[in-house]
Amino acid sequence: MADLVDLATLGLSDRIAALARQHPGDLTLGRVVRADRGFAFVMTPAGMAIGRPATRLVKDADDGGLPVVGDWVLIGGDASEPLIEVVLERATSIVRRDPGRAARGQVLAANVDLVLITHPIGDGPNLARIERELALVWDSGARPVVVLTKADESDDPGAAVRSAAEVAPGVPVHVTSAVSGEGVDEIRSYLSGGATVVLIGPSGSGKSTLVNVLAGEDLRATREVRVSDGRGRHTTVSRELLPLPGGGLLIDTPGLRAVGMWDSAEGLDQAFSDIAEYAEGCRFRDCTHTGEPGCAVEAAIAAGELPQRRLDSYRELSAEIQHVTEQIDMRARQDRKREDKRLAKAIKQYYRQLGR
Ligand SMILES: Nc1nc2c(ncn2[C@@H]2O[C@H](COP(=O)(O)OP(=O)(O)OP(=O)(O)O)[C@@H](O)[C@H]2O)c(=O)[nH]1
Ligand SMILES: [Mg+2]
Ligand SMILES: [Zn+2]
Repeated sequence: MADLVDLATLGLSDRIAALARQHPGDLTLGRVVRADRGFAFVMTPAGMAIGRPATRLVKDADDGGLPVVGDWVLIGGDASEPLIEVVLERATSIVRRDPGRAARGQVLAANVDLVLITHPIGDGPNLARIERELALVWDSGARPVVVLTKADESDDPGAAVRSAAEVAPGVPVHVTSAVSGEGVDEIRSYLSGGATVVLIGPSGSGKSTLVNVLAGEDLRATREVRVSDGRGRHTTVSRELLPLPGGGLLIDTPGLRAVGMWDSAEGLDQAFSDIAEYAEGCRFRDCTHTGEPGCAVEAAIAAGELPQRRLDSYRELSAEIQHVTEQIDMRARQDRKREDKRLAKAIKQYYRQLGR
């Protein structure tokens, strides 16, 4: 890694620079290229620093306070033991429900401009999964793009594009092949202007392969033995930010096994803008599209304009989001109660001491 790094090549924006200036000048600005729970690799103008997060950040770990890949952070402490003091406010953050813990979110990546939702064409892309990922991405503030990979293995990539486009209104759908190079230049164009682009999608969909093709060198290990059912071991195990020689930054991620919805109702509505548009024609403003008279959504389904599965997916994801939002509220109430109790105790103690 080069010793001196220009922060612009790491994707520094005016907004982040302005945020950084609000903090003491003796802290060093850098970008997290890789994070684990206990420490993070941070690229700074002086080179790579491996820092521990300050106690204050660890305390907020459950609320996404720890640095994640893509974060802009301010580092203090001495050179031998860098301490991450501040995680600057995220412009965008992709959050899914933490699969290991109830009512907790997991930030997959921060300050991302664009997300490549990467799926193998296979026997047709997994539409339900793409719908989930689209909802999370729309909610994050980043822009989604669907990338259907392994076109060389498909007889009819066009059909795959059409079915993916049906679940991705307003979202570009691309087809790529790492073997023939098809579609790679289109994907490369998204990196122009120093954009930060993350790849998400199931394991084996060819994320790391695409990273290598775009980088023009083997930065990432890819699965060596071809697994015909597309399942099996995950090759990539860490999320990592990679500045590309030609400009722009890619974040490669391990394939996700599960994409649980988070508090992402707004993202869901954006991901299902087709249903929202039809719903504007429903006679009742609060139409639930379940047999009400004058329902434009059901009329569109009957006319074959809107697939029934779209409405089914929307309902399912909506219910999941409602459930997780209730869990989040409940946890917030419990946390508040605990904090109130702690405060009451402290006050009591204080007066007891005064009385003595
Ligand atoms: N035929 C063909 N094979 C591909 C293509 N892209 C990737 N592969 C193969 O698919 C397998 C999986 O690719 P990876 O890039 O490791 O997949 P990944 O999405 O990074 O997987 P994880 O790191 O486990 O999440 C490898 O054997 C690749 O060689 C493609 O466009 N065409
Ligand atoms: Mg990989
Ligand atoms: Zn309706």
